[in-house]
Amino acid sequence: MSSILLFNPRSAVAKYRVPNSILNIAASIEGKYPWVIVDGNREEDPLYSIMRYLESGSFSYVGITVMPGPQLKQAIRISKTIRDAYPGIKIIWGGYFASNQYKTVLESGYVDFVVNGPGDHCFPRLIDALENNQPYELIKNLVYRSGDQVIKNQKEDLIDQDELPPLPYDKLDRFYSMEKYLGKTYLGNKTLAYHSSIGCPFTCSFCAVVPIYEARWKGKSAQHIYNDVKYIKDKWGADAIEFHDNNFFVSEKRAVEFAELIMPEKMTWWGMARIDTMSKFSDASLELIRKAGCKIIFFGAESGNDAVLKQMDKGGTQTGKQIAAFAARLKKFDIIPEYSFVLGTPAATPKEVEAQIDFDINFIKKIKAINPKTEIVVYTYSPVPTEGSELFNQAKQKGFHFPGKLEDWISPAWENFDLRKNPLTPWLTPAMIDKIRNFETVLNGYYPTVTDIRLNGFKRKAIHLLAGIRYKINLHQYPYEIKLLQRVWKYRQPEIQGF
Ligand code: B12
Ligand code: SF4
Repeated sequence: MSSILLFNPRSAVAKYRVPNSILNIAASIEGKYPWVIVDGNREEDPLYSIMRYLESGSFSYVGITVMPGPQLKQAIRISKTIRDAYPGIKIIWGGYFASNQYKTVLESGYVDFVVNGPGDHCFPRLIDALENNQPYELIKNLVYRSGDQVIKNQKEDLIDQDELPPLPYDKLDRFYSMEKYLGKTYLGNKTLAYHSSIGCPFTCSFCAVVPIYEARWKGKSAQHIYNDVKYIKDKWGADAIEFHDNNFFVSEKRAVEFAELIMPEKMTWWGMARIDTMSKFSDASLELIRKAGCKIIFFGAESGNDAVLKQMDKGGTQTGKQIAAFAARLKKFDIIPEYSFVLGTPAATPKEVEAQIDFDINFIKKIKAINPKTEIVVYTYSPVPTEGSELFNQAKQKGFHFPGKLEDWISPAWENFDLRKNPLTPWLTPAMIDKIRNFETVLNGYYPTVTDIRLNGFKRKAIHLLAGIRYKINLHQYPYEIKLLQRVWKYRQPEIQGF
């Protein structure tokens, strides 16, 4: 029987996260096909390890998970090398980049199949078909080439998450020790990365989740999450959890049930949420969630400008007023709101684009004044291919387009796009990008993130004092002295290096 190699390209500077994407795929074939995992985050030279496996001659398939950015870079290089050395091995990509840019990926010539969205059924069905020489043309979520054409099969309904097979943590532990996957973070000494739901019920037009999940969401039950977490806690000593779901708090009932179950375990946890959804949570629920260990919650605030929020299609109910009021409300419960903002969306004229940026810079400062503990993450708008969304249409009308060839994605310019640092959107002038980045530098200087555990009290104070005058008098230009300190002290940005 053919073996399968699953590869998680390097994605993180800190190397500790459980590779959930690839582990879900391993679970889908566990007991059916022999598989091995190569985790780029845990290997000095993953290509060397991959080639050692492939040399054995028993592997017919390589599955790779691909996010934009550094993961993509390694995925391209390694896929090409495998294709050259072993042209008979089928290479299958999955994950957010592969799903959203499937056409470019398949046209590269060195990727045979793309799994668009969840692979839990699609991947084993594809392997079954290939192993038994059967047609794969009807397998849901599969994208493939037929001659010159790229064929995108129908989407599968979201799977009941409680029905999925358990993740093979014990087997992963034989490849890479589980204990090392539980890293030290702001939340705890042994932090588990856990993914408890897929998709999201909303349709924000800048978000990469939307084209894949189309406003659908399915979560594991609170009991199921608890059982998994408890297993890892008891076996490997996890004391904190990062929930990597796009939207952990969709259901108040599920969040409350989980809080009740996890409370006696005395673990600290973090998750992502929407402000309008959580604004509707009762005081009792918020109090319970905090008591049960939830210390910090990540919210897509995006903008304080109601017109921009509408343009982003935040679901229609989030407003600047609500964002500010909610930051104030969370103070009462001692939950730290981590607000992300997306600056630099298109507008009718350059003057308007600039005015929107200025508005949000002032708005962020207002939020900081209301609740200084609010953590701010600043992104620059990078389009995602949400066909039909107003925002993506505007972006295209203004001359934005994605690279035509897969290799172009790993040019330095597009790498910065991936990291949402320089979006290559024609309506943003270099001066506007500088304005956003300089403000971010001063803000991060004046309020260093609490999630950077390497920054001690002295460094925090020093950088805070240094940035203070600039922050107070709105002098954000040329903040070289702050940048220098951030570089020397290796200031860590949660949005790139982990939350
Ligand atoms: C954890 C995480 C990270 C971690 C790294 C994770 C790791 N494994 O080491 C860190 C923090 C480093 C990170 C960084 C970045 N990330 Co990230 N990350 C995530 C997050 C929150 C969870 C990923 C995950 O584990 N999912 C759990 C698994 C089970 O779900 P899944 O990946 O969708 O997998 C399923 C399917 O996609 C498919 N599948 C996936 N892989 C494969 C492979 C094969 C072979 C097959 C068949 C199927 C398959 O099957 C799986 C099971 O159904 C996602 C959002 C999310 N909730 O998924 C964002 C996300 C993937 N990241 C994103 C981005 C943009 C980044 C960055 C590039 C930029 C940034 N500023 O955030 C940086 C890159 C920096 C870097 N150094 O690489 C975006 C991608 C958007 C896009 N345009 O495609 C996402 C979607 C967040 C978002 N909503 O914007 N990220
Ligand atoms: S709420 Fe968050 S995850 Fe959901 S569509 Fe909007 S940005 Fe994406």
